[in-house]
Amino acid sequence: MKLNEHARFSTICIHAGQEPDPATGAIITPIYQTSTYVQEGLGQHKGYEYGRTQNPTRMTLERNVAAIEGGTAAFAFASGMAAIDAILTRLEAGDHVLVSDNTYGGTFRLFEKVRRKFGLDFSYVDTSNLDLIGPAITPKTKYLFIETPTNPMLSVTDLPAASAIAHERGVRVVVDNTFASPYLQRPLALGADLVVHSTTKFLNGHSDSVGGIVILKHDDDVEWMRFVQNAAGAILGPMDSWLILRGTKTLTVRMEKTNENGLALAQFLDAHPKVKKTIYPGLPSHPHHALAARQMRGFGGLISFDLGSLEAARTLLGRVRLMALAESLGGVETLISHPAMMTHGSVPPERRAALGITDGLVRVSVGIEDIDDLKEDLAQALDAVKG
Ligand code: P1T
Repeated sequence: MKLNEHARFSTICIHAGQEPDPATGAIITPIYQTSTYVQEGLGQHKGYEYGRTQNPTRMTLERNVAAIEGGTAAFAFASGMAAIDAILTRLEAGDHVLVSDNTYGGTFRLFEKVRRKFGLDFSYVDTSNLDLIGPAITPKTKYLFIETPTNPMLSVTDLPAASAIAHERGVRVVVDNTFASPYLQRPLALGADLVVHSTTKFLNGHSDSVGGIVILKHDDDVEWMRFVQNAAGAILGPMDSWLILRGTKTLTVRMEKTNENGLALAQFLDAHPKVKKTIYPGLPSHPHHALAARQMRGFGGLISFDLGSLEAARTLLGRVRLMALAESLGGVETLISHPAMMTHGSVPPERRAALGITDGLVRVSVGIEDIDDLKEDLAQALDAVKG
């Protein structure tokens, strides 16, 4: 069970950070469902004092994901949003964050409706257009916050190039790697300084836990995040930590199948006469196809497609049988959603229109079911859509 320093990705996913349980030899890290630890004497303990500060299940997950992303350390939080918010606590009133214009709606909502009133400033550019990044950096900019691929337009940002622009101006690069997963893309190796995940998605992979994690490269960030995880206290619980640890063991095989199904379903949609436009980085028609092929190991499981009207989208979403109409993504089961009314409902309509999040846009998170069953389901639902 000892990992050597050149262990490969799937081996790291299964083993990194994990030792047999010291008390019993259990191969799987137990769920340490405890709020506190008995101390042998005043000031004498085994390194565990209180459940918010230390928990062996959570700390095992943190070591595991730090190794998977190639970071110095990781810290797990109660949700993806809590993880993103923890990153913002490093900043001070007056600081500025430059953000990819098409982030998850909840990220936009946190920035605009919660953190702006504490004096942080945010502005948004299409970070896939490198020319727009430099001019948008101000002397107050502390972070370049990139989502790639974006939710739900699947726009891809060149991470090495964007990071070089930011670093030249002393700005740290944060990447929300939720849509890609570390199997497809490892931002720290591509120049980023901080990585964040909603573990709710591909890392856990089974739609049965909500969580978030931050992976860091620099020691000063590690020190702050360790402090703030305890001081602000939005920690991930032991049960969720255990579920995600189980999830990362199968990340490689799930992502291989996700890539395969994603490409096949995107090609099916692209060729279908009722579909006006299919957006998937694996299609040669995608504007960032070549970049995605270079930067990512496969194109993932998210596909967006436009049916031209709300009525057509409503018909399709009412007709699918195997695919579940639901928010979220990255589970083994295929989910289908309507970004304008669901995940991006908190984004103002004129902003949605500018980003291309039309009322006819549908998003699929492709699971690992048999591809023919998925195609059949979409085919019968598309039959009901008026041409
Ligand atoms: O839901 P939570 O675990 O808090 O994660 C938030 C989040 C952060 N970043 C990205 C890129 C996300 O997609 C999300 C959550 N997204 C959805 C729930 C969704 O259906 O798109």
